[in-house]
Amino acid sequence: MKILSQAIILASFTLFFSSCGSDTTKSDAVETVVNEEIKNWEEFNISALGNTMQEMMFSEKNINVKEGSWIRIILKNEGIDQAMIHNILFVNFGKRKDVALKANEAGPENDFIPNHPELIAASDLALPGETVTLEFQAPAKGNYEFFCSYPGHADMMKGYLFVK
Ligand SMILES: [Cu+2]
Repeated sequence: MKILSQAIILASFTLFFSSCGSDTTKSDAVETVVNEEIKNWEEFNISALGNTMQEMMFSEKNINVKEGSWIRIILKNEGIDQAMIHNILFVNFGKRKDVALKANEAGPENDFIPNHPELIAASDLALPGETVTLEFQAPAKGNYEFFCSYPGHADMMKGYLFVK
């Protein structure tokens, strides 16, 4: 039903603007709005749990989405210990350790986000009690990994993204 109504909106915009073709700026602006509306968002609330290096983890181990969808990750850092600083990075399958190593080298001045070809998306750092949001388009069908790139966290805070 939702998809149908969006299709109708899109069709009526197309009809309207094909009848007044000269005003391209206005047309482009509306097109952007329409595209925004037809994005298929899949939203996930994930908590970063724990207050020690031994117990820290993400509340979700597996994320499943459909190809072509847009992913919104709302990461809440539930930690209260000041050493519990977290983020969430999505990378190609099997590349978690590679990217984590480069993240250490990238350092705090880059929020532990490396410039790496296997990196798909990365959130800001969340201090204890903070929430950060990461939005990105789902990559092609396949399996991916996610993890926290704060130094020492990547082996404990990790999971999988499945795009179907
Ligand atoms: Cu972490």
